Amino acid sequence: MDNQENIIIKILKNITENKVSFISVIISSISLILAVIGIVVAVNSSNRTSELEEIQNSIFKEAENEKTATDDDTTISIEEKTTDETTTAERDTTDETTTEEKTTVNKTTSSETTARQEETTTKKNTSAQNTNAGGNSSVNTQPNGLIQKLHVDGTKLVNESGQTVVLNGVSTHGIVWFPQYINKEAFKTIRDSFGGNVIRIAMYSDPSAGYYEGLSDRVEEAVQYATELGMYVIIDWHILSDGNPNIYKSQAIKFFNKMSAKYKDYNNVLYEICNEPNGNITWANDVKPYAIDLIKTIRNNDPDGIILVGTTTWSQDVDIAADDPITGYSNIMYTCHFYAATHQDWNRQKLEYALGKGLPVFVSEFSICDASGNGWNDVYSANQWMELLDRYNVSFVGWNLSNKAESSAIISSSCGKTSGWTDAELTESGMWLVNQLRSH
Ligand code: IDC
Repeated sequence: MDNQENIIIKILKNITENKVSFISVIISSISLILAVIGIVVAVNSSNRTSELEEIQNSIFKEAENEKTATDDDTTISIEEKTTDETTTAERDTTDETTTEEKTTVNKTTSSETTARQEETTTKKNTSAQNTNAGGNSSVNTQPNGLIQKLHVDGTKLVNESGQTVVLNGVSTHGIVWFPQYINKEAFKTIRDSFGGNVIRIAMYSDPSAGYYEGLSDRVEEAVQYATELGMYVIIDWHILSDGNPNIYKSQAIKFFNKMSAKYKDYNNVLYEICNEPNGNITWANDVKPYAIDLIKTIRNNDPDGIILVGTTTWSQDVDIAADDPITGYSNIMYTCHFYAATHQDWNRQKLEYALGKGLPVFVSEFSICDASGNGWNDVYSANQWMELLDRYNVSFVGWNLSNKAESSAIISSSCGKTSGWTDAELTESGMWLVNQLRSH
């Protein structure tokens, strides 16, 4: 039993020992496995860590990249902004340029408009101030003041730029009777307050109407004032009671020879060689031959000054002159005179006929009263005349600069001033004329 017991015990011991060793083997194995697992886990974990780090790094990098990218973006957007601003600035500049261009264009347009307006209302560009820009060496030969040279083109007067010019202003009364109005301040008032650009100097040619040779001094004085003021001036050989201009033709030739020699370089002087031929005479036999002789006299000195030729029947027959004009000379115009209360449609038709035939006409004398220079003022007829003159850009000069107690005098008879007249000091016809001058 003991053996058995011993055997058993041994066996059990063995078993136990084996068990133990088995268990220890198992434990060892498990430990080993755990160790391996631990290692694997550790390795994995370390891998994971590095992966995480990589991920983190990459995220960081991405973040960094993004930051950089954002910074870059910011830079870009700043650059873009700068570019935008530049662009905006450029645009602004461009806009300004465009605006300038537009302005320039507008200016051009407005100057074109102005030019077009000047086509119809051209008197403003004839004044000394405005003609400075015209620039022409011939302008500078003017002793004082720079006045554009004019020439006749078709029925119109045109300046050096080819623009149509309308002269309008006032005629003196006979300078032998009303010499006090030949003064610079009076002409200045006509220019600045009334808006006129021409003054007509009426020198009656008949000795019984006061003519004497020395009267030309007064004419020269008047030309001097007009020139200094940049105004055009008409030297008017004022035949009236001496209806046939040939009666005093030799005096006329002497007078105009002197005037044209003196004023040949003046752009502002116009020669009116016979105010109003009238009586038992004809255009063809009397007035036209006289005119040709006077034109030759003037042209001998002054090759291109404007010459105004009177027509028969107190300068109403422009239609007759239109049918038989003077040929071979340039810068010749024909005068049409009217007194609105007397001369109506019949006379307007004669003027329209002449203009229609291409005759250059200048209304160097008119008033709104009757042909006596007195009587009632026919404003309706006067406006009809003015509508016709405007339609053809005809120049006009109103009779007369005096305070004589007659309707055609423009200054009230109660006013003794010789310049600086106010509107209240004008007569009805004077106010009507001044309104025309101001609006033309
Ligand atoms: C008038 C004057 C008047 C003068 C008369 C005679 O207004 O004071 O007594 O002359 O010398 C014209 C003439 C112009 C006339 C005017 C009015 O050119 O000299 O002036 N008139 O009759 N033609 C038609 C009318």
